[in-house]
Amino acid sequence: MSQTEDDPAAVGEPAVHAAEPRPAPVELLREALSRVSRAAPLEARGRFLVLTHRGPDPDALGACEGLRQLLSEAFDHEPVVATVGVIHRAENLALVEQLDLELEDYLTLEHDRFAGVLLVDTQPEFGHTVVPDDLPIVAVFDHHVPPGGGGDQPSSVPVEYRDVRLELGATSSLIWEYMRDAGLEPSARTASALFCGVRYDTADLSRNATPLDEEAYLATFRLADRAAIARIAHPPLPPVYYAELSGALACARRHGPLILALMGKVENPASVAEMADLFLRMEGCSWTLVGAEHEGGYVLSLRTDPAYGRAYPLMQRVLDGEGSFGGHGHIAGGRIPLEDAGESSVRAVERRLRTRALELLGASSEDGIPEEGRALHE
Ligand SMILES: [Mn+2]
Repeated sequence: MSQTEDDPAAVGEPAVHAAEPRPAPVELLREALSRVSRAAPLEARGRFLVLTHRGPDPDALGACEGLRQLLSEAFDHEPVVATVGVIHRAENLALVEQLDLELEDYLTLEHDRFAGVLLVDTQPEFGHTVVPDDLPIVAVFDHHVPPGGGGDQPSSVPVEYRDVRLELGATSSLIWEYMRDAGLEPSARTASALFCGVRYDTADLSRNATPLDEEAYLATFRLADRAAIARIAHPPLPPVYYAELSGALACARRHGPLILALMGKVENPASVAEMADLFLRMEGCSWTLVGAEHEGGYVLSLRTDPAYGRAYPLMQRVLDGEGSFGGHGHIAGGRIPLEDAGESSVRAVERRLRTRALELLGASSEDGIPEEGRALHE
């Protein structure tokens, strides 16, 4: 065989054997961290910032805690976990408090303290995620559909190491795998956080759960602080929760298999997801869309019954190009920024959303769906 310029042997490179085993993910991550660390200014070397999406849920917080322990104990780096904005949902607040998680405020951090950023349970392109533009993104761990639906098009943001597995129920399971492969046993705090991540994203392994999710759930449960996870499951609820529950029950309408609750304004944006979870449990409900204005944005949660289909494409069609959204399995969330959050513009957004949701229903129903819907108890 004659050698050409494309042949590695011709330019003195060792030939690559097709059968050469690919290094384990944990080793690829270790290498990515060292590469970025070496390129950083001396005082920032070995220091990494772990970030996730706004309003972090148990899966996001669990994955952050797993990475914190992995980076410090298996790789001998110094990680800092930081969050953006307020955590509203009672379970998520209870998780932070019960496990005494050390979360810094992203907005007050000095970026030049760090060599790079690791992102969990989200991707840099997502609208609900803030990433610094003056630090390299070392790694991304996620299980959400990438922007554009996960085709082959390259991402617009350079990332040193990306591990996105759409089939996985929880990002916490993914991080558990790295800890396991590094031979690291999660502490009681890390195990409790990872367990809650897998528990809430898979509804105790009842939806979207793969064998890795099951392994992570069982292994972390054995090491978890069981009194703490019980208190996280039944947290104290603020009075506003009951006011917004009452408002949601009053405005919710059934349209065949859909429960639609467009609530106007809410004080606690977590109410939107809470109510979506609650309505999906109603007999005969196959999917539910709940929305409300909060701080200049219209927040949406969509849930589907496991038998009904995936939430992401439904949310995509309900939004029809407005705002940003994300989702996995039977859960999707979205946000439409509002220039004017006055009552009439909120009502206009709700009218558009209702029309598109009912069009989607009409397309799948033979008898047509009554436009006005019925109250839940009728
Ligand atoms: Mn998740």
